[in-house]
Amino acid sequence: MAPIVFSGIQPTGQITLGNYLGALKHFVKAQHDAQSYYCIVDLHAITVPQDPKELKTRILDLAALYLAVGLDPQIATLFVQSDVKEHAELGWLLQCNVHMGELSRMTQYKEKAEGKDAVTVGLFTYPALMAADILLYQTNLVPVGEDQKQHIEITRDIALRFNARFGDTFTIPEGMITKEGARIMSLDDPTKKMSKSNPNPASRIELSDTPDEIRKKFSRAVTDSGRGVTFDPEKKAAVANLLTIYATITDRSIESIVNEYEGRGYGDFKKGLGEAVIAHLEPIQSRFQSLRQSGDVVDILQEGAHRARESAQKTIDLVKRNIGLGTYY
Ligand code: AQP
Repeated sequence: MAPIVFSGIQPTGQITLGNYLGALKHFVKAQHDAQSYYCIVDLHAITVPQDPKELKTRILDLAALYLAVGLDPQIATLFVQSDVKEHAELGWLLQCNVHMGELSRMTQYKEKAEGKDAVTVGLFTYPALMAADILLYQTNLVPVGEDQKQHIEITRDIALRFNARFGDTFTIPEGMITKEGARIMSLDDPTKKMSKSNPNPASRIELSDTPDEIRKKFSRAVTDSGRGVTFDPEKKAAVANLLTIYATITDRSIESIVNEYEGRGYGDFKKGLGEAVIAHLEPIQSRFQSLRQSGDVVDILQEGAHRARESAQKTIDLVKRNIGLGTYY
């Protein structure tokens, strides 16, 4: 039987090249050999403050982008998390099966809470909701970037513990972290991952950036001392990151790009990289524009939510029965 695949992206900003190369690009590849669920995780987005109007727009933008990069809604189920209420329901049930200590160790929570006077309880319990997202579909595989490894591990721990206590309920999922593009770093600081909520827009390439913005951002991207284009993640982390982007977006090997730029300076290399990214994004951007103007996106999302709900309800009924809750199942 085809494996069940689930993954999600938060509508928290403009989607970056990091999100694309670490996640979206793999979603498109995985859709043909799997029963796949791809979600816009808006309930996760509100763990930090969001402007309601902007949030709504970003949800539709993200849906159009999923489609523009090649997700086929006839094959994959594309939907918005809050349209399927079983996510919140299972999120609560799992919160009652996860420990404070486990949640306090999550690095994403520590990073997002750092320096803030007040953080929401939702930011703290986020991993239980993420576990619910995955377990609701009896997922086998979760394509994600490397930063999500810890969340996959806690999901597996929660599922194993739940099964041991209440009987066989959840499939134990596995992370699917592809080597290439799993961790794209910021253009202004190669020690930090590229992120859509980084306050410095020059730190990332957004999928909606114009060709001029892309050229400018790459030309200003930090490089390392020395001149040659060589791949050395330890000593030349910034150039290694740019090479990784170049190789992943063009589906070429790093070695062939290093050979192409042998004896040439960083300026030439960054120009070539910029043009490769522009050429790759151009058709995606034009499909995005026509999808956004077509008005089809909402229909696709509602159909997706309907399909997702059918599967989610079965799991919720099983979970409630096994815990001994309620009367309807
Ligand atoms: N820099 C990255 N390199 C590779 N993969 C990445 N992902 C994110 N950044 C990189 C992957 O994108 C998917 C969706 O991520 P998300 O929206 O759920 O949140 P995130 O991981 O926290 O991504 P951001 O861009 O950093 O969002 P904000 O700034 O809102 O927190 C995931 O599979 C992730 O691994």
